[in-house]
Amino acid sequence: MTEQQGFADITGRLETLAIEVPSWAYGNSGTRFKVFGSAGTPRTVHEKIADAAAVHRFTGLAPTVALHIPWDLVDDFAALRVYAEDHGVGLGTINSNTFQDDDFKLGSLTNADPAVRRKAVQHNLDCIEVMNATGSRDLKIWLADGTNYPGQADIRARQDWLAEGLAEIYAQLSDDQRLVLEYKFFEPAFYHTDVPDWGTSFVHCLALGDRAVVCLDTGHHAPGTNIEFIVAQLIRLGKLGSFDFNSRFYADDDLIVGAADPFQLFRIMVEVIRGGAYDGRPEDGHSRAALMLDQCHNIEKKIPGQIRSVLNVQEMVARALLLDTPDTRAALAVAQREGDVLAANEIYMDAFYTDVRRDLAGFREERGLPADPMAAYLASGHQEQIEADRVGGTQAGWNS
Ligand code: AOS
Ligand code: ZN
Ligand code: ZN
Repeated sequence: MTEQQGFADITGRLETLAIEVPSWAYGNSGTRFKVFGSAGTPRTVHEKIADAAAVHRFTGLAPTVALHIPWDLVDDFAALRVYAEDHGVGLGTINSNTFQDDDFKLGSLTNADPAVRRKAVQHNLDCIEVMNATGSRDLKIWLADGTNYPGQADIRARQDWLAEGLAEIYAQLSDDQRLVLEYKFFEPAFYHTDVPDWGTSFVHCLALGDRAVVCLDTGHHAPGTNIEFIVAQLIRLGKLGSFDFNSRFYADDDLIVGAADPFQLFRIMVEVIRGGAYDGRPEDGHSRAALMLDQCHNIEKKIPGQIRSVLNVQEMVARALLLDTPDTRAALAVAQREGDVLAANEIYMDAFYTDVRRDLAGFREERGLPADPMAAYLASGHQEQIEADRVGGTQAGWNS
């Protein structure tokens, strides 16, 4: 099979690729040492949505934007939804935030104080109200809960409180909404974290019910972790709800997805496709995993940073789909069955090494999109325009 025929085989599936972008990627974020200001940074939630809409306009890949509460709090979320739709995007996942309030210093849903736990539950219930207005399907919960010192807290009791709080939140969801529980092995707590790994997220989701699923943030694992194995396992168990894509070199670096290790992104997408979580075949019990970005652009410009990110995902999805064309799948199955280690690995690597960039440029042009969205954005004058328009405001986001 030639590369050209291979690409022609995957265009239908490639068209269904949709990546959700995070509102916070457009605001100024930072390191532990400094948040750098940047020209053209959104001053309002509306401007963040307009920036997300620009990413979609140039790539056709990012039809929805995730919001973070309270960073993106507005009086009228139904109106915000209309505003987003007028700009050509939808409002997606609602991320709750129980990590920036002094009351949550020693934990939120796992705090020893019932009044603090109540406050944390209530915040998530408020987020469900937001979802009802925005039409969002997913409530994403990431907890900063944990401890720094052995003996500091009753880590077992905290699991029970967590289960109780999550159950109360889950009970408020409508039938078409989901609770998505994210895990992270450390940070901000350094001794123990209350949802440190996929297994802990999984057991809580299992106890809650079908509409509770796991969020896998690619940056939330120890070095050397085989993330694609976790992906395969969660899909097998029907519990892979979504991804927070980003790249890491050391810890939770939140760098551009596909920048540090494109091969890892390829391997992950191979398992997503293999497990049916890319296409989603409800009749076979497969639902689509939501593909989201969770990134911070600390030194690069935000909109081109996001454009580069969604293009990186598209490129690795295309290469992973090449491995899933009928002939290639059959050849790989034969090699695996026959124990032909080197042939199987060669087939796998052939797909990874296939340069799809020219094919993707043609694919975009056929769909009325710029062949090179990065170049088209930079030539469009859009960046200069927002930098001129947004002078003198206070940026929205982490500090709002
Ligand atoms: C934190 O490390 C997590 O990745 C969360 O998804 C978090 O809500 C997001 O990074 C925004 O702060
Ligand atoms: Zn995340
Ligand atoms: Zn993170």
